[in-house]
Amino acid sequence: MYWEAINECMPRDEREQLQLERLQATLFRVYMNVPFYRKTFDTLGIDPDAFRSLDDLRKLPFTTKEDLRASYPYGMFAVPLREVVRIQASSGTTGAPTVVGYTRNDLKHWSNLVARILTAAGVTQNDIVQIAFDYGLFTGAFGFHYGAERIGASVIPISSGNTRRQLKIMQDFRTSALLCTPSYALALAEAIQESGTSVSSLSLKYGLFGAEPWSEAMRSELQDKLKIIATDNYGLSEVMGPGVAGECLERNGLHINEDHFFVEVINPETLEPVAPGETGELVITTLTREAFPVIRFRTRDLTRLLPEPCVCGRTLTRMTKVMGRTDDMIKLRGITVFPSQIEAVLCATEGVEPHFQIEIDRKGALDEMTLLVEVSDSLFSDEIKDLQGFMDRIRRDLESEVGFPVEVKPVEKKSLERFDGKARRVIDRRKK
Ligand code: DLL
Repeated sequence: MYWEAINECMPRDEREQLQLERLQATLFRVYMNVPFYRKTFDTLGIDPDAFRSLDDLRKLPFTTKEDLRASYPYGMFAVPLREVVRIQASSGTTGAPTVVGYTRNDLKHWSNLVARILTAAGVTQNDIVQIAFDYGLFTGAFGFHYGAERIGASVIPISSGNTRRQLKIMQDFRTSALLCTPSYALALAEAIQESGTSVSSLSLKYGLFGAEPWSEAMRSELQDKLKIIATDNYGLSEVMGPGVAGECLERNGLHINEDHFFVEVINPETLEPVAPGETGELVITTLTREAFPVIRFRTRDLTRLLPEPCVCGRTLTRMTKVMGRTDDMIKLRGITVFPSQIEAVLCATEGVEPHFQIEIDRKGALDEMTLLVEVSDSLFSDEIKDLQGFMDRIRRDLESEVGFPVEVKPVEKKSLERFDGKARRVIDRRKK
């Protein structure tokens, strides 16, 4: 099922023409209205009217998160504030947040694109959608909220947290689609189990998760535990929020809404485009945003494009699941590791739940990683020898996954933090 077959299944050459026209309009808009971009064009002697092909975009420099921060709060807006009808902001874990504005048209596009993604993931007007993303400046909840209303689903705007209430509502209101971060979905699954509720007594059918990296192993775990079809959703506030890309029911890559976002994948070191299909950093140019257009925005997210057509019939290019951000990579002894790799090993190990924390320390000249992992009560009370053997097995599996030895420390069930939004799993003590 499609939300807008005409745009989702458009022949690629037609879409490229549409992209070029929209790009030309966007470049003109930013030149006229955003001093940052006008200065860039003028310094490089580039005429915003002289873009004849999508490749010409490469003449322009990238826009970074630092550029956006430097213009806090409204410096990058391309319309006067009286035309802005909504303001959201990025979480701003490091430094000033990025403030993002939307015109009435931007909001119309946003709900339409989210409606596409919900439809691709199986959600219809017959569904009861529990939005357990945080309502607020974060784009997750409001983005999905209006998209779900647009398709006519029944929206429960419960927001994140208060897990017991989430479960009661899920049960009483017969929620069929759950929307939240994968880490919160895991916490909810754990709470369902602890409450003694049988998952089959719930009405859940779909889980639409996103806003943070999660592995395929975590998908299987969530699908099994919650008896749902789980799909991945990608987006970022700087570009719009959720609705940038999402999986169809094939669950084999996220379709990018290319008629609204032009994507490139670059090598983050050389800043050159990678060879087709290679992994690199995703760079996004918005094609229809009025209030907050961005040109060649460096997302820091690592992915790769899947150019082959998808059997679902959409011609929108897919990207693979985002493994992580270049700035979340753990670099240890010259090796790069993502928390999602550790998560995958733990999901594949019986007897542990993927609740974990990574601690990194510098001991002398060497960096060391310690993994705190929750083990079941029965293992803790078992013969210490059994626990030791079990830990050794995890240690071996981890070492073969990441390529260096990891100290593994068992901790009691429920002793690590649960997250109702994006998980924070790494404590790096080397930097201090
Ligand atoms: O997380 C928007 C969103 C909300 C997307 C709900 C999907 C669902 P920000 O808070 O600005 O916006 O964070 C954006 O989160 O650059 C990625 O690093 C990460 N991210 C988002 N979705 C995924 C995903 C929202 N599906 C940043 N997989 C992005 C991996 C993701 N990482």
